[in-house]
Amino acid sequence: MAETKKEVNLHGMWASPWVRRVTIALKIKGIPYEYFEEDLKNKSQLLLKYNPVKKLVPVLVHQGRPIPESLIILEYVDETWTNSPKLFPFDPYQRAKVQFWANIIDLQKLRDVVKAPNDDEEDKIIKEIQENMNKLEANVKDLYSGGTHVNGESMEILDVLMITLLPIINGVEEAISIKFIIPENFPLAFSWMKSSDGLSIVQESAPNHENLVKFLRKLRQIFRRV
Ligand SMILES: N[C@@H](CCC(=O)N[C@@H](CS)C(=O)NCC(=O)O)C(=O)O
Repeated sequence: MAETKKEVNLHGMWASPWVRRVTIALKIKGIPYEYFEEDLKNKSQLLLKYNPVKKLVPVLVHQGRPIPESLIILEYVDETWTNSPKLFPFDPYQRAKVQFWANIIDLQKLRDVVKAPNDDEEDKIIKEIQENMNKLEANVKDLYSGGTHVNGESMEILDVLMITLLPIINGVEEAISIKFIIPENFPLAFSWMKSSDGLSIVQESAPNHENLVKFLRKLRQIFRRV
């Protein structure tokens, strides 16, 4: 994989919701970038050079300088490209609140369900996900900026995070054949996750569901040795 002279490069992987957070944010901000698809079983020398500590995607490279970790990238992008729609609130208190919830909207446990070595572990992680969703559900009214989604430009950071949750929830549920996020149990959070479905920014960046399920099933087989 060759380094390019593009101002902004993104190292990603098609199925990754963490990467999708970044691609949606770059589109909202109107930032042109070059995309590098990584084979995570055989990571490129560039990825290892840019993210030697965690060796994960996404990594954004701006003018040759690497920035790892999706939430850090989102903040960096918002602070660097200021003449475009703002993703994080200006007000420090609102910003702190958003950052707190950004960490609660956690993708890690969704991946952990797929990798759970046995049913007991799987059940435990599913319960934790549901508890997290309950907390989110109880706070949606306070957090959702509400109904401003005329176009992608009006999306804010928590919208981006919520949007990227749904395809991965659907993919994981199908891959493990358990429906654990029942829309009726989380009606507000669920409609928030679906609120921007019609936007081209959202549609174009969505992973193909069948491919995602296949990918997650394979991952599960590796960890279950079935
Ligand atoms: N906390 C990281 C998580 C990123 C992450 O887990 N990336 C996965 C892609 S789905 C990865 O690179 N996995 C490769 C590996 O585990 O070796 C973020 O927010 O960017």
